[in-house]
Amino acid sequence: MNTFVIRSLRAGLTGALALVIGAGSSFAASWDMPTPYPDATFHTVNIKKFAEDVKAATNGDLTIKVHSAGSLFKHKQIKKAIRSGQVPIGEFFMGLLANENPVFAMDTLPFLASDYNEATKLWAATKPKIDALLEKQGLMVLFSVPWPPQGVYAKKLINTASDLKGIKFRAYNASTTRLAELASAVPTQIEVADLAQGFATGRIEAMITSPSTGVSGKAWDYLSHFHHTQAWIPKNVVVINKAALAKLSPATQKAVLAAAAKAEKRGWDMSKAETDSKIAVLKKNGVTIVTPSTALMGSLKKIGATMSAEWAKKAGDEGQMLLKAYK
Ligand code: PCA
Repeated sequence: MNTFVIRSLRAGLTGALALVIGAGSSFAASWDMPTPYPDATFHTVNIKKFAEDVKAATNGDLTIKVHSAGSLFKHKQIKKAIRSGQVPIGEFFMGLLANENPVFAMDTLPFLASDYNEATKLWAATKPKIDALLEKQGLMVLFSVPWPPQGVYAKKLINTASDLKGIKFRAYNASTTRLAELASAVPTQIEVADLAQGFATGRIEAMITSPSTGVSGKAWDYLSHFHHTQAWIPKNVVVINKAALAKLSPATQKAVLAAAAKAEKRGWDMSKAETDSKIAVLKKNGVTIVTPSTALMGSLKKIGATMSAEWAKKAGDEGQMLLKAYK
């Protein structure tokens, strides 16, 4: 058999090894896939299953190696790395692209879409625009999976948003930074992988995130209360470089797209199941689970209304069309 092995190192990227084995007409490729969140996070579990599915469906012609927790590229670098072709595929938090276009901020606006039904509708309403924007950059969303609804973690009972005044508040994007400012808290942006250190060193004292991230960050070591405010349902996206996809055989491309569709469905189901199961873990570890007071919800909704108005101003007519498509 006429078998040969070509190893090519991608420029400037240590450890990203594209291994191509050609045997007659069959080719095997190995892709590196950076992701921002820890291994135990359900998003990462889902992505690893996606990689297994691709490998099985292509009989090993395409292997995807997942580099979790920002180990290959820092979260903020992942999208750029995919776009420049340093890696063919990766995952990131969609709201990080808010500075590119307001559509990317919609799923982090408080109380715009705060249950899974609304989140599904918002994804359907915004996807054409998101696809078009990424297409222009040679990118494509393979699948998107939401985080469970976001709740407030603190070292005390929070009765109203003004109880957060002066508190060092962990933010993960522009919207959470703005929310903290409007609550007169002091925002600091910190990645999930650095949460424990942030709390241990006193850089942060409270946060708004999912039960999933509270558990992966062992919230009980630093925080006493989780307020189940269900404020919004933000999403991660798995994005592929279209040129890299096009280099695969038609059968392999088909397998990738089929595994992606399966991963999106599985991911949404996992997300839905996480809310209760991870709240139970928080509770078991001594975190008080709080049904938010009317005052807390009222004050957060007021902040949400301000943020929505600011968003609408920035998003203009196109924003109104997106809202209309959603509603
Ligand atoms: N976890 C991620 C994003 C939203 C969430 O639930 C984080 O806290 O950064």
